[in-house]
Amino acid sequence: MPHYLGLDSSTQSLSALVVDTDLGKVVLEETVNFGADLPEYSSPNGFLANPDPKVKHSNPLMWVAALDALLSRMRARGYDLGQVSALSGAGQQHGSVYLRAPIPTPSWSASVPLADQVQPLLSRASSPIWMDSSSGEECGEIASAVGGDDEVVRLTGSRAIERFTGPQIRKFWKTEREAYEATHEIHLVSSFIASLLAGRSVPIEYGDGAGMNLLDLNTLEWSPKLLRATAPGLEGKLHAPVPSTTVVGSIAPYFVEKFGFSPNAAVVSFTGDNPSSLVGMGATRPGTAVISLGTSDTVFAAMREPRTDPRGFGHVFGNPAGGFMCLICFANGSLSREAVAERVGLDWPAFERAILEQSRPGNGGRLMLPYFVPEMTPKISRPAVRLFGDDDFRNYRDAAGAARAIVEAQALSMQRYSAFIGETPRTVLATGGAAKNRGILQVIADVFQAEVHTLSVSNSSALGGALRAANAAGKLPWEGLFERFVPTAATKRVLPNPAAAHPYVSLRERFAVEVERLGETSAPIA
Ligand code: XUL
Repeated sequence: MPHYLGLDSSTQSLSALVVDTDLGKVVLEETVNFGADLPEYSSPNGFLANPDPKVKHSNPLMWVAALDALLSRMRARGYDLGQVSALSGAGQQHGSVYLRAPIPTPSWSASVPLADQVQPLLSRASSPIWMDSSSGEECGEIASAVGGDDEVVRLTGSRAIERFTGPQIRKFWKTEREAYEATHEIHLVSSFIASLLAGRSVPIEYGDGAGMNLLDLNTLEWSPKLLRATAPGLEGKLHAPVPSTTVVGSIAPYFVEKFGFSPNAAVVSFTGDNPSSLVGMGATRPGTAVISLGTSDTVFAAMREPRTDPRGFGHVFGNPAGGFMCLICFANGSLSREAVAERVGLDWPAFERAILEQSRPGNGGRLMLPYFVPEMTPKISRPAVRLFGDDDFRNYRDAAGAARAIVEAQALSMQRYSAFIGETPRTVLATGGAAKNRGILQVIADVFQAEVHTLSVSNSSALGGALRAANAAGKLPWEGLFERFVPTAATKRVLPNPAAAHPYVSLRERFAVEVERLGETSAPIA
């Protein structure tokens, strides 16, 4: 009967998922969409309008209001929150919240909306989120203050990146000095939501903390060098980071009184949405890579040891089940696949057939460089689409060749830029909208020479939160949790074609040559 609650505070919504670990079942899922359900925050897509397209901020009070709304909905559906033994969750990574005082418990009244009570605590009205790319100057300043990009990578696992929290904090210090001075503590979205639930300010944990350009991966402490390079007095505004399995307290009286939680319900550290998904997909051990096919594509995987990417494109975060994980983002995901499909007039079923039935692995040596929008991995600052092959192919008259070429280029790119972790995945878990397309899955299987599985988990990040709560507070071992909650659907396995390995040897080399020619290695930093 023990119930564990997982939350996921993402860009556009706050979701909840409850598991019953005895029954081995997800017993409830609920969500609040910021745009549709909280229109008063004027954030149809989860962030505020801004005349500068590089600036993407959200109102943190919207996240607080969403918590009240979500828990009310769960109650309204007849769910007894008193059954929850422990809870944990995740937040969109890198986003930050600035408080002028620590979070207090006793003063919160259950009869006043939580957002109204949190409002006076904010020293900054809005929170920069991961979509913000306005801190390029600060990235350069931080990197040069510590001795260059390589040193930032060595210490933190990533180059100084615009969306990462450190450069955002530096920008805040530079542009709003007084508000920075008035800030008592800085949170990530994850530690902020956990602090609300625990009714006290709780520390950032390693998994999400590694996405700040501040955590020294070698010591798992804030790096004094990077703190100094980021903003004066920053060390006093961050609690010492903690392991992901830390029970940070019991649920605050506000939630007990208002929503009927048990006062003994434990709150486990929240982490970033990607580390949480690693858990929710049962991919916490090396050898399995997750490929998420969305607007942008993402590859992430557990690592045996904390290797950093010598090219500086990949990121290293903490693995909530212990050790580290890598994450590599590709801006050219579904938009590029769509651009090609549209250009050659294929709908998705026809696109799938074009790959599976009308073209062959390696595409007869035809190759596409797929940068329809500026790319971050590798760093390509202007759109650059190049087609190498016969005349028909270069002029998009070969529809099947073009469909295969975009997907092969993306898969080769994923393989090339995740190779730094030194792990050849035996299994790839595919997720996201395009994971429905068997043609795309077959190309991934053939390029990686790995089995590709799709999972039925739709909210892997919230599920990861529930499983982390069960593991850390309920002391339930990972293996049993994965067996019950993350089964792989055998019917949906895509096996690699061994004969496909050979044609990719030369295509891989050609891809490397052409992408380097485009300027991969000489690219300026973020
Ligand atoms: C990862 C990243 C995004 C956000 C999305 O570095 O920026 O995946 O975590 O919520």
